[in-house]
Amino acid sequence: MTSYKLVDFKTLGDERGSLIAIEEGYNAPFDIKRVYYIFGTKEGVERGFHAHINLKQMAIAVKGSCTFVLDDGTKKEEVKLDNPNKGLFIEGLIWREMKDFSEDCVLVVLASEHYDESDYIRDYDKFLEEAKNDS
Ligand code: T46
Repeated sequence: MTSYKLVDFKTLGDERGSLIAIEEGYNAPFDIKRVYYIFGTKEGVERGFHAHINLKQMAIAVKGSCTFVLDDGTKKEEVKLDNPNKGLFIEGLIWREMKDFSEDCVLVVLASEHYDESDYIRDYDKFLEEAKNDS
C-alpha cells in the first residue's frame, strides 16, 4: 500500500506547558523499531531524494519547520510540518524530498524497521518504474 497522511496528535497541556505522547498501535500505526532525528540543517539544503520499499515512517517537526515534497509517481504534493502536534505518516512507494528547513528545525522520525540501505530506491527513474508496477 502506498499512502501518506497528516496525523493530529492530542496536546496534553497544563499550566506547566505541553506534552504529546506517540504510542505504537494508537497514533503511530506501526511497530516502532527505530527513531532518528535531523537537526542543524544548513540553509538551502535539500535532503531525501529517495523512496522506500517497505518502510513505514512518521515524521514530526518537534521544533521549527520544514517542507516535504511527496511524489507517488503520478502527482506531487507539498506538506509543511511546522507544529509538534502534526505527524506525517508515509507508507510504501513515495518519493520524498525535504526542503525549506528552518535554522532551528528538529525533525524526529519514527520508523517501522531498522536501518537498511537495501530498502531505499535512490534512482528516480527506477522509482517511477516500480511505482508503475505497484499501481
Ligand atoms: C527518510 C528521510 C525522511 C544511518 O546510518 N541510519 C539511519 O537510521 C538513517 C536514517 C541514516 N543513516 C545514514 C545513511 C547516510 O549515510 O545517515 C546518512 C544520512 O542519511 P540519508 O542521506 O538517507 O538522509 P536523508 O535525510 O536524505 O533521509 C532520511 C532517511 O534516511 C530516510 O529514510 O525517509 O530522512
